Amino acid sequence: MIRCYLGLGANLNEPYQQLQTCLETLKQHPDITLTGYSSFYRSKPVGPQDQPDYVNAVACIETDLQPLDLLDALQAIENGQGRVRLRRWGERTLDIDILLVEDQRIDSERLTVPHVEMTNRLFVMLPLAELAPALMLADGNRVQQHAERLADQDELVIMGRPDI
Ligand code: ROI
Repeated sequence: MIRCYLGLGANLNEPYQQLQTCLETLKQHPDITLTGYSSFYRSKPVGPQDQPDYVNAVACIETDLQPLDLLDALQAIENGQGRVRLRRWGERTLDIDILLVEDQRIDSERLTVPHVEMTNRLFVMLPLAELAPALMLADGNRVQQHAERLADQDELVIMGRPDI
């Protein structure tokens, strides 16, 4: 089994519920084992500011799926929850990003892992630090170090952590 971390985000159509439903779907998925998930956070949009705040969280899963098959499975979940994406860097219903696949590097047309922007985004690093603070990333820094470095640039508000 391969361990993967997923970034979850939404800012349209009941975003908190979108993330909760996503985690329930991951938990029930025949090819995926949900092994952990962070608190839900409210975050200011990165990108155009004339859009609602986001709800963000990170999930940890284990799977035997190949990365591109996992991507298909996750896109099916996004589409099943009525995927809407209005513009680049803009508002969207559920977005599921593959952040890490063990310590693999993947560079294909559809998928780049580690996710290129993850270490620049507090809305990824702070929830990830809840699950894996000591995890060493490819740049030689731990998740917790990134979260601390980014913490003064941005503000995230904990919303809670639903039971799944
Ligand atoms: N901003 C925040 N705060 N959270 C996100 O999940 C998010 N996702 C995006 C962009 C548009 C970059 N901004 C975001 O894709």
